[in-house]
Amino acid sequence: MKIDILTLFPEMFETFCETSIIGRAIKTGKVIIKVHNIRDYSNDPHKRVDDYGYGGGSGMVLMPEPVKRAIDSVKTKDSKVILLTPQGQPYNQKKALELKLEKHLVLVCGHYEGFDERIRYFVDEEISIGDYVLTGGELASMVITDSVVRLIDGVIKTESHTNDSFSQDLLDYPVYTHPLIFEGHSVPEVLTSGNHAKINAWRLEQQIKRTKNRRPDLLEKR
Ligand code: 6GU
Repeated sequence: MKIDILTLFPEMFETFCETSIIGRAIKTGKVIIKVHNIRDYSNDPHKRVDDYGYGGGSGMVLMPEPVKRAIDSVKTKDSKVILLTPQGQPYNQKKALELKLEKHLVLVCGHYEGFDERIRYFVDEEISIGDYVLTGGELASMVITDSVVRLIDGVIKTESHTNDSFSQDLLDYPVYTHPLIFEGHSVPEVLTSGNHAKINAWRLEQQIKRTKNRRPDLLEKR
């Protein structure tokens, strides 16, 4: 898979692309991630990318030309172009699993004070990562990239995501490591029993109990 990210703040992606699982996925060729500065697509002599909004009041607005040119420079017939905006469709694990099937994602990061409405004509869909407002789409594009890349074959062990929270509309079961007793709290006995049928039954029971307590809305969906 290839992911092109269009942003005014490419430096925000440096550590993200070098670290941990995403860093390794890039190094091992499981994904190609390229970050492009929308400013490089400005035809203005001062490389301006925003201007005052018509009608006043809305602050600086990202202009459509540099964004359209940036999209055109990376887009192919296989591309899915996604605009990150709090006005988009809510993001979830189901959407991550859908995006994982794409060959090429183009993630367009919105701008804190708004973008020209006509940018919307040049994207395939709009996504929001939740009901709160961020200063720009950069963190949202990292959230989407991270959640999609970890699903690509060979990036992490498959059993780590077949059991993911949400993948069956259930939260994860609790996990434990050494020591056996920590500050008076013991590892549940079943986990040290060696009986895998019993362990699996206990885990499912924990998932249901936990989901009931913390996210009853997920159980209703099920
Ligand atoms: Cl995608 N962008 C911004 N600016 N804020 C958000 C968001 C996106 N999703 C939730 N809040």
